[in-house]
Amino acid sequence: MTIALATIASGAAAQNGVEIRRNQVGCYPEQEKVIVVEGMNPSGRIRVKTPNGKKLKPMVMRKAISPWSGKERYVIDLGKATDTGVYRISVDGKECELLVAERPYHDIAKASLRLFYLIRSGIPIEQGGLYNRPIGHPDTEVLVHPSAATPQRPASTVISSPYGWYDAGDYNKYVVNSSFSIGLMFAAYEQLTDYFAQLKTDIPESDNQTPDILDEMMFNLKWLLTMQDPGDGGVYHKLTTPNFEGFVMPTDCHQRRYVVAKSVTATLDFAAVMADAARLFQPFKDYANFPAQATAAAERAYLWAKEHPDTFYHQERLSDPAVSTGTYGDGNAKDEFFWAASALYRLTRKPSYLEEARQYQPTRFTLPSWGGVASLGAFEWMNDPQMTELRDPMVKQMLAYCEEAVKDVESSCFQSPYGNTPRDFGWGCLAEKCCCQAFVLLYADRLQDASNYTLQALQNADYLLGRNATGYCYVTGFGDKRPMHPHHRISAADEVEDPFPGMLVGGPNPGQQDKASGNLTYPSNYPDESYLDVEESYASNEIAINWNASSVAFLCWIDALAKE
Ligand code: 9MR
Ligand code: 9MR
Repeated sequence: MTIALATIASGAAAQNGVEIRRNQVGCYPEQEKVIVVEGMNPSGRIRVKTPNGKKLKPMVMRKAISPWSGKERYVIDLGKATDTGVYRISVDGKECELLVAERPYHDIAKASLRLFYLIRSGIPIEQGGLYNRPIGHPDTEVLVHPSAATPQRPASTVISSPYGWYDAGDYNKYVVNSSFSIGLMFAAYEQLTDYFAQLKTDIPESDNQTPDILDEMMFNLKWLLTMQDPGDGGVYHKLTTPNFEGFVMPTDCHQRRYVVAKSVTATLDFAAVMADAARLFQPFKDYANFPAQATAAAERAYLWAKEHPDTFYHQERLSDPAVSTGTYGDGNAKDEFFWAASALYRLTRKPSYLEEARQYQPTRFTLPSWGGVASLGAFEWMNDPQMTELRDPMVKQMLAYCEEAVKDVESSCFQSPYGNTPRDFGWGCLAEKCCCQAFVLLYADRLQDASNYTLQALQNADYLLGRNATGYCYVTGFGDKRPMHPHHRISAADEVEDPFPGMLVGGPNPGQQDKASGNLTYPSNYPDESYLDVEESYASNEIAINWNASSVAFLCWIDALAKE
């Protein structure tokens, strides 16, 4: 409900200066135009001018008090801002702009996908403009770590394992996270096939007949295939240096790289994503031999996993050398079994996979994350009209999740489903909670007529792009208050001032795990303000492929709305 400006309770103490929080990228004409103002003098004036210089009548919807900081904020509806162009907003003398456009999310959506090109390893980057660089990490001579040794491939065997994307701020390549990232983008691709058929990201493969998003996935799939041990079908958990490299360019990295222990989770994620890839690449002649190869790889991997259901990754057991890089550790493979069995059933229709998918089916919906992939399995059922066996329960679980997710928007901190409980903040939260939640809402809107879920997903975009407690637009290269110092080695070590564009940072994380290894002073301990735009802050300001996968899935979807 909206109340007239004049009726705001007077007497709220003026705080230190006015802060206007708004989406800094832009909105659709038909999207809600809500801003949130902090430190507003209740008797102050809010003025909004349309692109034609007319005045709008903003309405204060309500006061929102932060459950953590106690800060008082006003949630303000700008009114009928449906003309395209720049709106000028002023509150108590503080000014800002809001862009309304027919295609506000196109550039950021495209940059989010193109980022994967910029972080390719093992090739020179020659279409990166300012960010061109010579080849680094060829990975044509990688050692088999003792933890991964077999009679056919004893320790120190040299194998070739080139290409793939760097995982994150660091230079290693991790099967769990790579497979998850592709899987999530595949799920988006299946919903937005026509959109992606058109989306060009200016990559070396842009001139072929395959959509750029699939070419980009192929760059990582090629690497993933090399991570399967040809001897037994199991998949190495990761390709890594023993310790993280310094903040240097790829060409200055000289540590040896190893493939380490196989794990059941990596092997199942690999099986699932290969099964999906085998199906999705079928129509494209550029990769004619790939579907058969991927199908065989997926089925072999799945068999290995069934024979090694308890082979989890235990980094602490590795020696000669010991390894201290990212773990992607996970002691529960039920969700990975579910995703892999579902994907393989979809590909092959073999009854054994159906049986196993049934056996491992989840009892409630959880958002996709690298360690929780049940939803990727659920999407397999929702996406294929022929797959009726588990479809209904999967849809029902997801809709129940969505109903819960949106129920407090009207009393929320920033007029969004995301950002209202401490659980919404933590390592990688902007991806795993904010973007993934929005993606799922968009997905649900397709399944259920007459829901408001698309509008609510757009509110998460407002949050992500500036209508939040810190006022950051959390994607590099966009917005007027943007991360400039992400925990990203190339962006830190290259000579270019701006970091790579299109990177979603991890976001506010009250865990502040990086304080232990650095001299970091967070500006705040409140969950939604615990963010630091400094290079050392890997717990709040790193970037990662799984996180960008979620921003691709979300931002491309809302960009695609422009065409519908
Ligand atoms: O750079 C590393 C980053 O990619 C990881 O997410 C993070 C947590 O594993 O670790 C970072 O590396 C830091 C290490 O853990 C501690 N010493 C400082 C390293 C670089 O800041
Ligand atoms: O995304 C991962 C997060 O969920 C974990 O809490 C964190 C600590 O284990 O690790 C994150 O993943 C990092 C990985 O281990 C190494 N590369 C950088 C990743 C992003 O920080």
